[in-house]
Amino acid sequence: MVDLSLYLVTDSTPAILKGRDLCTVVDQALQGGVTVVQYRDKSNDTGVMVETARKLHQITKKYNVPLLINDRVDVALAIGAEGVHIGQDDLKYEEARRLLPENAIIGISTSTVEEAKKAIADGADYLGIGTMFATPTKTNTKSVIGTAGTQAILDAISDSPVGTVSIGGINHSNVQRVIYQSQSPKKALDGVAIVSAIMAADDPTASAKHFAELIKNPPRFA
Ligand code: TZP
Ligand code: MG
Repeated sequence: MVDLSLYLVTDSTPAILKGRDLCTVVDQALQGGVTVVQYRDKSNDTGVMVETARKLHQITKKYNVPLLINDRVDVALAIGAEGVHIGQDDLKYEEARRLLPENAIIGISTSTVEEAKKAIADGADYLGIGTMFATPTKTNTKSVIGTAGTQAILDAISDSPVGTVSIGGINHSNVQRVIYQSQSPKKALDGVAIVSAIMAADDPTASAKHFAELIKNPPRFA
């Protein structure tokens, strides 16, 4: 199974990249210990997406880290990415599964117990759970569920071995609290998904390294 512990979601907008090259920033983040990369590009320019995804794949392969494509099963297929991440309004799980190779990784965004249970019944490899905290990176989020909402989902799906990552507003100051307070007696998060705290950092390597250390060391507060 994929190591979901430090899950980087890319963002190509000027506010995040600040003139830097996307592939360079992702390479720097990988040097710091990112364990999985999701290429997320809401421009929806298929040509640009295929070209960029192909470049990103060359980089992630160097680190033996899976590359997942947000929303676009066609782009994942075109470049042979390891999988996709789909939301509630994207292609349905069974359609994505039918199109992709048998061993492809499919993650699904969930924000309620019902969505999480459905995604597991469908066969998702992992769940993106959120939005944890409100974030300027994605303002059209359906719901902010916090650690309490995340814990309720983990509790309801604790019988399943499905992977879980939290997303939304996670930074160095809150990551240990997110992991600690979200856990239920039988199931904890497998990782955290981060956009701006790594992608927009002046030093993405240092930021990722810092996250990796915080995740490794058990939180020391209740
Ligand atoms: N889905 C829910 S919140 C979010 C996505 C893609 C963005 C998270 O970005 P950040 O910068 O880590 O808060
Ligand atoms: Mg989507």
